[in-house]
Amino acid sequence: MNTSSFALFGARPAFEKSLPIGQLYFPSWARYEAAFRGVFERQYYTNQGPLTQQLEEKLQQFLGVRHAICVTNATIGLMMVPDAMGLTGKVILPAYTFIASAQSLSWAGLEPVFCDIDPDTHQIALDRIGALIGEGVSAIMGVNLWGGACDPKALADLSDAHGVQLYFDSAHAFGCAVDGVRIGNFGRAEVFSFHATKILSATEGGCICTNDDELAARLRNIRSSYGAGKPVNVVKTANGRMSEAQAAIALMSLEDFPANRKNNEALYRRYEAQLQAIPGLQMIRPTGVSFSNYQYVVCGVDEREFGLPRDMLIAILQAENVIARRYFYPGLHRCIPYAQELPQYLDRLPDTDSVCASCIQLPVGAPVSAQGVDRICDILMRAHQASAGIRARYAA
Ligand code: T4K
Repeated sequence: MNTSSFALFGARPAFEKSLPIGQLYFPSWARYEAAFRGVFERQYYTNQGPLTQQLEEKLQQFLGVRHAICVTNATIGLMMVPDAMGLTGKVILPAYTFIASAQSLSWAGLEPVFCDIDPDTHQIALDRIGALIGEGVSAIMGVNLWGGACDPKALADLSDAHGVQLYFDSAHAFGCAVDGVRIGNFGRAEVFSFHATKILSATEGGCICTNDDELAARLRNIRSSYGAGKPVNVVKTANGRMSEAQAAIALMSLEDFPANRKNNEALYRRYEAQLQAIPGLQMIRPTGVSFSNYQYVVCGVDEREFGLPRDMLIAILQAENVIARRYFYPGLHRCIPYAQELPQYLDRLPDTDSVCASCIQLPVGAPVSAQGVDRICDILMRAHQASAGIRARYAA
């Protein structure tokens, strides 16, 4: 097959404007203006203002959780939780996640213990955790990836059996449910991200959820004295406050969640129907949930069957202005500082390494139309069909 139809080799890109990874759902300018008019009229811009309070109440109702504690972003939420839970020593987490999951432990003075993942679901490998629970481990941090879940009930059984605490990085899982129970209700605490690339967006933002009143009181005090409610003794305090501007956007985004989630699902199904016809591309379905936000479209690329290595496929797509990415790369055990400080994990996480080397994330969310999905799938099919020629031209 001819390779000259690809932008990488000089053809016009399939898309004029870049199609990024990321949800990027934003309200209309009119709604945005109305919400911001209120903020400016009140002249109250941050420090647990009325919109932040309203957002916390609405999140509690939506998630069915006792406490939703809004914060500036998920990273700071993850940094606050270990102190509030009184964690010490080491915390087990998967090596296949965003760097913030591990960095939050470093900020809290804790050592990460990296666990391998299940290559089919990309979630933490439950059967490898037991062997890692040893001297000094005080908790497991589950990470709910890709709009799926890492089996929070099995993790609860495991942590109970070993007498360690459990909490979750649920940055990817807003609105998802496990057996009808919304994520946000598992473990001692769960942290959501409201970054612009997430389905619930405050541009930057996040929230910590817990059903534990004491823990919530500590978290509210750590966040800052504003919105602390009952003052309790905490060793460290931070500034994790969400501004009124962030809360205004998040409130609109929460209102739009059902429609945005429905749009994601339609795009996901359209990808699914077409990708199954392309050899060597394996969609990672959001497993372990009864309800997904379909926030990500993630595929494994089998180089032998597809005909091209993952990174060559990314180069093809990016030249077409489809900003496909290799998430996450490399695994946390290969990132600074962990590769140097904890070299014992370098040869112990084969499934993480193989997923990092073969996984690709495709655009979904507001920037993508149904026709856009069709064109992306067409590029993928053509890339497979022309793989021998592409490899030869790429090498030349
Ligand atoms: N835990 C997990 C498992 C996470 O995935 C994350 C964050 C966290 C914890 C921490 O949550 P936060 O502290 O961020 O609330 C992005 C996001 O910044 C980050 O929120 C996200 N996960 C991570 C997986 O991805 P980058 O550096 O890869 O994003 P960036 O800027 O390259 O954006 C992705 C694409 O979207 C690009 O093609 C550009 C496009 N984009 C992005 C933004 C922000 C736009 O077109 N417009 C925009 O406004 O980290």
